[in-house]
Amino acid sequence: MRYSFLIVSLALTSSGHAGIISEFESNNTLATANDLGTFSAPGGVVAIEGMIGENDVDWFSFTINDSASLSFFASFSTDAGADGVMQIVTAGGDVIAFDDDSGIGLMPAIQIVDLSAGTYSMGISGFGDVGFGSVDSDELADGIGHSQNFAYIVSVGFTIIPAPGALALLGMGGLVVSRRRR
Ligand SMILES: [Ca+2]
Ligand SMILES: [Ca+2]
Ligand SMILES: [Ca+2]
Repeated sequence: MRYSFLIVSLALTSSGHAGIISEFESNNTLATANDLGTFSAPGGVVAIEGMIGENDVDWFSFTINDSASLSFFASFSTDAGADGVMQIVTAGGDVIAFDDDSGIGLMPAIQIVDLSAGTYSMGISGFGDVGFGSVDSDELADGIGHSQNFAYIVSVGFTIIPAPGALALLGMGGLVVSRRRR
């Protein structure tokens, strides 16, 4: 019993290192978004795997501790005709980015330069849910209005520049290491 538990936990650990997060329902609102975690300098990358069904939207929240010089959200689907849309939203519900077809095929991709520290959410839904006008109207994707069915992967990545204080600390750490090596 104990031995098999050890095997299970090792398997879980190795899948964690792969950086793949599987969506879990219900995640159809900002309040029930799946959490991708907190990202600090120098940044990081995670991949999300999930499914969009009829009237389904999937929301994921994340926090960046410092300003991200580059943030990217790239979606992929191997299902024929898959047509997704994507929004990036602040914690207050302000839609700051929308995309329909900038990725491969009809799948969305978004890149943002100089995203301020804070908590945000990324939503992926089917074509017909929300449109480009949602950046002005702040209409959130709710899954209603589309009839898409597809499996997807979203690659999420951040390049984060530490605040000046943290940068100084990193420099001091480097000095200590190089002195020890001499
Ligand atoms: Ca889903
Ligand atoms: Ca969902
Ligand atoms: Ca699309």
